[in-house]
Parts: sequence; structure tokens; C-alpha cells
Amino acid sequence: MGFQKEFFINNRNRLSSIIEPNSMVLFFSAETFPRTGDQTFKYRQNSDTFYFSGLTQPETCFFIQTDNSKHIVYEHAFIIEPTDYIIIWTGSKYSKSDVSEISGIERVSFLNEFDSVLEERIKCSENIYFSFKNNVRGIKYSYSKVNQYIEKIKSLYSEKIILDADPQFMELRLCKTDEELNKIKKAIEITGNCFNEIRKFLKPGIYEYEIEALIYKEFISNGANDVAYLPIVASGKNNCILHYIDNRNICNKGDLLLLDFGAEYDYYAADLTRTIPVSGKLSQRQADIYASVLKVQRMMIPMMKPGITINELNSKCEELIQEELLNLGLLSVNDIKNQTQNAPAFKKYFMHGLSHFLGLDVHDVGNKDVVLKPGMVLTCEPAIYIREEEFGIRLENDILITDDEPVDLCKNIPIEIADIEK
Ligand SMILES: [Mn+2]
Repeated sequence: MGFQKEFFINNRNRLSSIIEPNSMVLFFSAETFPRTGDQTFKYRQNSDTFYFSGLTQPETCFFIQTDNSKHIVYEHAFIIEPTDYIIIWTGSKYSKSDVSEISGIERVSFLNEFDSVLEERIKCSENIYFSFKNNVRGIKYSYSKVNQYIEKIKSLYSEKIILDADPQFMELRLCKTDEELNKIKKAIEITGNCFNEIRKFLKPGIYEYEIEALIYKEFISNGANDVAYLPIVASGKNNCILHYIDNRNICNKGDLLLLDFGAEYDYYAADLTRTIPVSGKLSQRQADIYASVLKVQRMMIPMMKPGITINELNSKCEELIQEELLNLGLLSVNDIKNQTQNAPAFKKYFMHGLSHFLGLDVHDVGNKDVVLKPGMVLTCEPAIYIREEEFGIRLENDILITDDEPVDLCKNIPIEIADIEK
């Protein structure tokens, strides 16, 4: 379990080599969000802070400073002072030596020294980097601490150049090391084993939430620290709700159950989707659609090679889906003729993209123009949703890009019709 501190030291050194010389990079923790009363939502460190330090405790922050030749010359981490009160209510906290052991950062102080140390050290750096957005989709998390310090530094040190660290964080996080791949593989293994348990358990009359409960039970009892995202357990017409997380319905005979779920293991995510018959057997119509989606996935995976982008993969996939929709009689040649660029006909049945990056976040850093390189991990998730027939099928595997053929990390998880039927 866990990473050696060398992993985080190496990540900081790689960061220093790709940012401007004479820089300071500041890292803050994810904030704790109040739930009710004195309760908070389950805490998870933000992925960048984890990637560059391994520190998972709330209210931890640190910075690094580089010199003219892009070497790290100073690092300093700051933690909560573990008072008796804090220890009584929430248990033990990092000691200073814990922080050094986990992260490799030798200088560690309590938070009350942060402002004065920052004031002293900032004089040595020309450029000050922050993570501006912390989210692949550009949804701005309101990390009030980050904003607070950006404003403070802008007003106190107007000569400093404030820069966004996100592009550099993205560049580094995109290609996974063997250590990171092992975490992803383990998350996938736990998820795949859970899928097999669900197949044994599933029968008409079971409620979606019973499957959801099984997911949590299997994940946690097999060493996952959490779900990587809220599980989608969608039966019947819920198949067609892309982010269905209510999971309250009954699974009826004849319906399909769409499962989109993944474990998080040592902060790394799996992302798997399977669609299976509740009663153990697909109808002819369901089998035809299933075969089409599977065929598209089988054709797309070999294209996931260095040099291509997600945008290009999407275009290829959309062509294939369109062809399948024509073959299935869901679209006519006329529908295609009458389509406009903004409203292509296939969109009625396939309204999301084929792929996203996977890593510390289930929708990991990396945009659709990134040129694929060995070491990147992406999902491959074609789908066809037929709302008027009240079912849909999505199949999602996780794919490792290599110099050679792409590696399907989910290849051992049943997907053929013969294997998903009982
Ligand atoms: Mn996905």
C-alpha cells in the first residue's frame, strides 16, 4: 500500500524542470465541506497536492522554490498543530517527521508560521505559481484559501508574476509510471471482481440500491479506500440517464442493468461500465444493440495509439456508431441527409464522447486535443441509448497507451454476450 516518498520527490523535481526558473509553486489542501451541524463530507485530498507530496491531511500546505537552473532549492510544508482538543475529537495528526517521511519535504512547521515564512521566502522568487482551477472541465472549485493568497500576493507584491500551474500539472500527470499503473490495475481488479459478485447476486426483484450496497461492501473489504465516483446502478429506462445515481428502483425481468462504477485504490481510479440482463438472458433486440456497441468498442481500442487525440477518436467513433444505427434501423439515410453540423443524427442515441483520461481523478487531467503518448490511460466507452424503447447499452473499458498495441486493462472482465448471460 502507498507510495515511497521518492515518487513524490521525483514528481516535484520533474515539475521544477518544466516551469519557469526562479519560481515558487504553492500547494493547498482540498477544503473540508460542512454537511450538517458539526459533520463534514468525507474528506479527500485534492489530486495535485497528493501527486506532489502524498500528504492527505486537511489544511496541509507547502511550497517549493527553484533557482535559475530550474533546480529545487527550498521546500517547506505546514501542518495543523496537533492540540489535545484536536486529538481527542479527531485522532492523531501528522507529526513533523511523518510529513518528511511521507513527502520527502524536510522543512516542516505548524500553520501559524506559514504567513511569516512565505513573506520571507517570496522575496527570492520572480514567478509565483498556483493551481487556478483544479478541475479538468474548468469548473472552478472555490478553494477560498487559494483565492485568498492569490489576492494577497497580488496586492503585496505587485512585481511578482502570478502563473497558473495547471498546464504543467496536466503534462506530468498524463503519463503514468509503472507504480501508478499498478494502482490503477489494482483498482480495476477490485472493480472486476465486484462485477462478478454482482452477476451472481442479480435476479429479478432486486433493488438497485442492493447492488449499490454490494459495490461498497466489495470495494472496501478488498482494500479500496473508496468509490472513485458515485456508482451508477441503472435498470430499465434508467439505462438512458447518463449520470443516474438515485439507485432506488427495482430490477425487473426483461430489463437491462447498466452498471458504471469503479474503485479508488491508493488515490487511483478505475472506471468500468457493463450492461447486463436482469434475468440472465438478452432479448433479440437487446442482443442486436449490444453486439453493435461491443463491435464499436472492439474497433476503437486498436486506434488508441500514440499520435491520435480524443477529438479524432470521437470522430471515428461517431462514424462507426452512425453506421451501426443505420444497420439497426434506428436512423435512415434521410436522417443523415437532413442532419446539420450542430445536430448530427447519431446524437439522439449517443450523446457523450468515447473517451476521457483516467488516473487520480476518474475524469483525469487532459483535454481532447492532447496527443496520446505511451503511459496514458483512457476509457473507451461507446454506447447506444434508445429512450423510446426504454433501454440503453454502454460498455466501458480502461485502455493503456503503449508504443505498440494498446493494452486493455479490463480484458479479464466479462463482456462477450455469452459471458454476461447466465
Ligand atoms: Mn467513464
